[in-house]
Amino acid sequence: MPNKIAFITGASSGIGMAIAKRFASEGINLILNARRLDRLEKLKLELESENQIKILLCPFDIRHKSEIETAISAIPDDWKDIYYLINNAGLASGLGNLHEGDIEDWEKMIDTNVKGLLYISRIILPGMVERKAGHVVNISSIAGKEVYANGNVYCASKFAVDALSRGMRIELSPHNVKVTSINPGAVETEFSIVRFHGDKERADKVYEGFDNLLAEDIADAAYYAISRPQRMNINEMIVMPTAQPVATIINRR
Ligand code: 8X3
Repeated sequence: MPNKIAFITGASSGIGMAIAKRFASEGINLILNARRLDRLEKLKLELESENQIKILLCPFDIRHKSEIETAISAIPDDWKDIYYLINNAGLASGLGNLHEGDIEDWEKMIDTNVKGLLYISRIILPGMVERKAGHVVNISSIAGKEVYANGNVYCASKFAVDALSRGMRIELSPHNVKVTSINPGAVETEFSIVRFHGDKERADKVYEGFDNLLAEDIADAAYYAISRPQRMNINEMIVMPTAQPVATIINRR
């Protein structure tokens, strides 16, 4: 396959979907992962008809190690040379203090944001090391740089992503594999709806009265990172709304 291949997790919505669209428009073939196959199928149809690229769908839940292993071992040979790994799948579940926290929420976040990212990386990185070529982009969060009230476990999971990005960068550099971490502030996606367990009204309030970031802004940052010359790596990007100078301050109109 002449075009490079990107494997994107959590590609059925939000930042993951925006990255899929942007990369497709730049001629990158895509392996798209998410749990929701119907959404992935729709996206595949749309992107293949609009761009000269091919898409392979890899539906599974990144929390389930055995599902990942089965799905990835079934990837056809001509799709195996994955050049870009976009570790995007992640979520916040709940926003409340730790001493009253919901353990199921915690497990969901740790299992997806940390363990899922590790499972996928453990399977895909050996090929990059062997080929001495590749680029991992970890989508983290401003919550991986700053701790805020009631963010506790979500922040901890994103601090873990930050540590893993730094560690991967050190370990993969001798193998010519790049690692970039992107840490966005408030991006309006399904993020807050998921965080508030489906309470759309509460989620909408998060983005009221200021210009939040769009998923496309983060896709733009990701494409910038992967399109630099081989000699140059973007280690990390902290991408914030202009109205959100730090995690805890939003200047609303
Ligand atoms: C999402 C941004 O500010 O809610 O990761 O932590 S924030």
